[in-house]
Amino acid sequence: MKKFSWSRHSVLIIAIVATWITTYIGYITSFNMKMDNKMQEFILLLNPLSFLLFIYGLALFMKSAKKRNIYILTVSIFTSIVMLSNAVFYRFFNDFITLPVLFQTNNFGDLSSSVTGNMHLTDMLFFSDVLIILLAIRFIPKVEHAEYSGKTTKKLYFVMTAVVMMLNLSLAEAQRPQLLTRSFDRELLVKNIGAYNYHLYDIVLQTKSHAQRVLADGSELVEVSNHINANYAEPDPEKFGIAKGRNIIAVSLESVQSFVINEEMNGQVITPFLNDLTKDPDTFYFSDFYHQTGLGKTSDSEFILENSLYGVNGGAVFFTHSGNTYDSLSERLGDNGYFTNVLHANGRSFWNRDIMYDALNIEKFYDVESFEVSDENSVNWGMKDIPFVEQSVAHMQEMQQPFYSRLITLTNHFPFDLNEEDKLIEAFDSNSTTLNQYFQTVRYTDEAIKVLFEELKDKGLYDNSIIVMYGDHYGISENHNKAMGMYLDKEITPYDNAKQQRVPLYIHIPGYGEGETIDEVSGQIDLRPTILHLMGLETKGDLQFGSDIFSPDHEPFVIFRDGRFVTDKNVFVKDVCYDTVTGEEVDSAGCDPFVERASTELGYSDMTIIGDLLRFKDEGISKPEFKEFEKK
Ligand code: GP9
Ligand code: MN
Repeated sequence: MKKFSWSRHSVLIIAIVATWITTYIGYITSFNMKMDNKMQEFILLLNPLSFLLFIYGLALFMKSAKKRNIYILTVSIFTSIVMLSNAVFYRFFNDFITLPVLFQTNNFGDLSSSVTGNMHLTDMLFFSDVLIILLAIRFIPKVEHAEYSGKTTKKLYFVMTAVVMMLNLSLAEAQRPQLLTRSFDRELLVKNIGAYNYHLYDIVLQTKSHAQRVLADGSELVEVSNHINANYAEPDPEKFGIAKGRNIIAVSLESVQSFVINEEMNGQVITPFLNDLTKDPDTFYFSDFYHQTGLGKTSDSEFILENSLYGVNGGAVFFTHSGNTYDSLSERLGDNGYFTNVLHANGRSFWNRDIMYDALNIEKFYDVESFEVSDENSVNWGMKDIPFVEQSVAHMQEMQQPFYSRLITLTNHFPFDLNEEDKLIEAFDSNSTTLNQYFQTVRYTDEAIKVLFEELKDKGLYDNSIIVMYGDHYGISENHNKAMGMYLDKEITPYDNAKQQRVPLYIHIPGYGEGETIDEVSGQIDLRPTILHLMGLETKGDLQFGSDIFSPDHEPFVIFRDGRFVTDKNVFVKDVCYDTVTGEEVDSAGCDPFVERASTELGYSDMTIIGDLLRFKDEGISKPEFKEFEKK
């Protein structure tokens, strides 16, 4: 057995340490990553190591000193180029590189001009590891061994690499559960698993969806279209076009669930403004409306609203399929003269919005840079909802009309922290701080919506707009069943958990006067056709899975991303059928006909996204492919 010898491996060790330090210094000097705590700082320091150990470690398999040195040098040049490219890219886009950006043709112009303009002389420092390695190779005597390293050395080395990797991943997972399945944000990924591992992850993610896309052909589009056309619901002529030409203001109510609407907590009204609105003659309030999001949370709700497609299973579609062709609500409205935009006081790259919004043809994203954010007007995840809606309305005043603006609120986000002065009601008193504080942050968001309405009236935008507001997803998960049971004074069953996925939907049309509460079972998937029909725009033939809620043919049937579903008579959870009125388990007969339909529908939606089928429908670039298929 050959013993590990430091001197024999000194070039390798110097290389690892040099690139590790260069990378870390690069992190600190070139990227503006916010560190939340000491552990986060430690993870940042640790995170280049596992990749570097692995990639440089492959040198252990090379016997000739020359080959080894060339390999080590190549790796160091390669890692330096990766870091340098990210640094230059970051100066311009404030984001890390992701493959789809490199392949988006409209980015090329920006990229090439920004590369030259954004290079600094100090960028040479990214190559300091290369220099150190060159010196090491030059001055350290070469080890020409028949066998450079023994089996045991290699084994121990790669076990150590795996241990470092595991340590890194488990620390990252503790900081951010589900980091890799949900993706969240490139900055979070780089902070937690490191720039190099992030690029590997990105390559795997993008290659996977690319490969699946290649296998798809237009024949699947015909199958899916047939299914959709068979389920098309004609709009109600009384409602079609009633909001034609008006601005559309869509508000995503962060984590607001229906159980707070028209209810009290310890004698305190939770949502006074939203309660009044349910009775307002200009408002349609939907009391049995469901979110249908999966792991992509807010981003899934945006995706469903824009496309009337379901998100993907096991990930955030905003990350996995941002390179697809879509026929979004924004695109349709844009084609009809609307200025389409999103207002959200968070970083551009969160949920990959910057990239996905391009794919959705959203004209402008007013991200955190478009808002005046200070410590005073921030709490929890960022800017508070009240200043956010005030500044959003100020932006709307500057917009060309008609516009379609989507506002994404943020204060009512887990962990539901609030400043003392914004606590308008007392907290709840259960065993869950999360639920206890939730009521207070919902109360604050309700106040923000009141301010939004006042501002719109004040600035003269109200009368010529319609306001659509919906809860994006649940705020209180099943982990808080016990506390929720204390609030509702009952034991929470799987049936209750399904019904808890109800989120409020408001469609407010100033001056309309014939609003009402609608208790039809419906979901986020129905928003796109419903809104387009109100604007007097047809959707027949569109590849969408929802239908106009106002249509007499709208079916009370909502499918959740995880396969649960709700109809007007039943709720189906994990092979058990419940009666929707009593909540009791019942014979499966009521659910049976819908079980198969639910999985077919989710399957068709997945097929559409995975195969990027809308590209076959799209005029222009993809048209030849479609023609090709038609000839077959
Ligand atoms: C982040 C915000 C919250 O920008 O939309 O996302 P969530 O965690 O609710 O999905
Ligand atoms: Mn959300």
